[in-house]
Amino acid sequence: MEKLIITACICGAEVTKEQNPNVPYTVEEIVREAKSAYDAGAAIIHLHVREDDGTPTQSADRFKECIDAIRKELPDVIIQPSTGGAVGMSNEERLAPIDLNPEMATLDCGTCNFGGDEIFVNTENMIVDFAKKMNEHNVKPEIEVFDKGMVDMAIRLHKKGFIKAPMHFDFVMGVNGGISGTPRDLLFMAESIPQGSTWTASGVGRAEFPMVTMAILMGGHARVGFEDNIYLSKGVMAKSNGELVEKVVRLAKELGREIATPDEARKILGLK
Ligand code: KMH
Ligand code: ZN
Repeated sequence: MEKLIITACICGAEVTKEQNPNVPYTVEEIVREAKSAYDAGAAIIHLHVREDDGTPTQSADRFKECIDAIRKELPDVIIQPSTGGAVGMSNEERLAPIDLNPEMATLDCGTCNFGGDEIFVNTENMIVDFAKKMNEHNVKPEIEVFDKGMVDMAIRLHKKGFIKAPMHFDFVMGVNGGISGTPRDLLFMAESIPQGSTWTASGVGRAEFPMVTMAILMGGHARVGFEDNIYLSKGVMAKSNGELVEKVVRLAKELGREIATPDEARKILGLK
């Protein structure tokens, strides 16, 4: 089996220090969390950024500041900015980090409920516009899918030429409004993507480690981090993103899967 690519979603846009004081807001905190995840074995940092007070932002300047600071410490890590941002942001805001020409970025492939009255909007035309801009900047999309219909949308847009193969999917399982984080549903998602695609599993909250374990066994890749889950185990708050990554590494070792370095991840994902 291919080596396991671990992505650390270190910050997110919704989780707060009130929920876990180790959630990073400042540039220094973001670097600290990126480093803890990398040192533990993460090859990719899925990056959201915040103002110092925790407000989510998609400002290109703030992204640049954080990316430059991470790069200084971790020259080879893959940095994957979010174009999902936070619920309610404009398309222009969300696309701002693409102007920095990152190696990868997320491409959210459908609209879904996001808990309470929140709706995470990604219409077909928006997805096409986002994909076009990523193509212009040579950015490999990580196709974020929160439900099976979003896989079908990505395949449709691939057939129309907007998303290039080989496609890389991130199955985000267990969002309140998306597909649930169960083994049956993960199997369904993994069996629904075209041959030659790669995929990562992310589970929200208590679904995190069950989904990651399934991915390790099935030949997928793994995403963990404060964006998805703040607990190391039931009732035990994670002290860092690194602790969550260390747990994935332990599971992978027990199950016989080696961990990919950033350069090995680049080869697996077809990055330049
Ligand atoms: N914060 C969510 C509304 C992504 O990064 O592309 C969207 C999100 C997905 O986190
Ligand atoms: Zn995200």
